[in-house]
Amino acid sequence: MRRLKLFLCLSVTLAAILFYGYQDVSSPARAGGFVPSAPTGVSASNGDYANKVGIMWDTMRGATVYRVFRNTVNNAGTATDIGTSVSNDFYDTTAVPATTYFYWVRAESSNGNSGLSSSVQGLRGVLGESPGPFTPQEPPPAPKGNELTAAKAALGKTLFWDEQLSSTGTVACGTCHRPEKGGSDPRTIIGDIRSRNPGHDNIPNTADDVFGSPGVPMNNLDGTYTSIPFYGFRPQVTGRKAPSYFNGGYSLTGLFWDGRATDEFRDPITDEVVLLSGGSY
Ligand SMILES: [Ca+2]
Repeated sequence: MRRLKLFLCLSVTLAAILFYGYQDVSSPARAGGFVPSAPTGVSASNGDYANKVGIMWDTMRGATVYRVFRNTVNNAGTATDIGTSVSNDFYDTTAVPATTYFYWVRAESSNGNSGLSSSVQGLRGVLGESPGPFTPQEPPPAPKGNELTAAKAALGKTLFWDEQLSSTGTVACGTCHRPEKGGSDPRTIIGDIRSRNPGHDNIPNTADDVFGSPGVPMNNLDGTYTSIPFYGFRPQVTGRKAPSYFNGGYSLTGLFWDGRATDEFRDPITDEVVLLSGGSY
């Protein structure tokens, strides 16, 4: 189950740097079908790349592919279709260096297409004039056998916030991994009883105590809770703080602080090997 949660969390992490929008070009909707909304949260890189412009947006429910349009002026009516992406990002490698462009994104599906997002400005930088000491990362690679699709990205984003994935139905991936706090857990506070784990001696308030992420109260298969020493009915605290999920998508193997998420991914129900490699990202 932990592997499944990690897998789902990281699906979101891959998809997770999120972004806005509005309309213009659209196709007629098929009667009765769900048509995705115009992409929101659209942003574009501003000179960060010397060889391209990166455009990113929110994952939109129902989208199977996204189409990106570009223009040198802020006029969607004369914008050019420059390509598609199944993930919520696109890299415009045909942009001319030191030139500012306007970009729009459209979500498409078999039921019809959304209108265009609102426009954003993007700039391709000039080689040797990158603003920072490090070149921005390319998107994380998708595991062989589990290629990224728009539907998977939308599912991953949804499951990241689904508390039904926990044994008590009260904790989601995002409960500990808070995007507004850099993907880590702001509830872990040194000295706070709500984040105190008694450590190896199992005695609270001694030198080996650890301050980690709260989990769930001791609970039973029938849904009832059990009072236990120190915690009572309060959430038990793990012996570690939830780390940031940023960069997690780039780890080839050995995720989790003890590296227990290995390269191989097994079906949590059948134990069948689903992915031979890349299973931890
Ligand atoms: Ca202790």
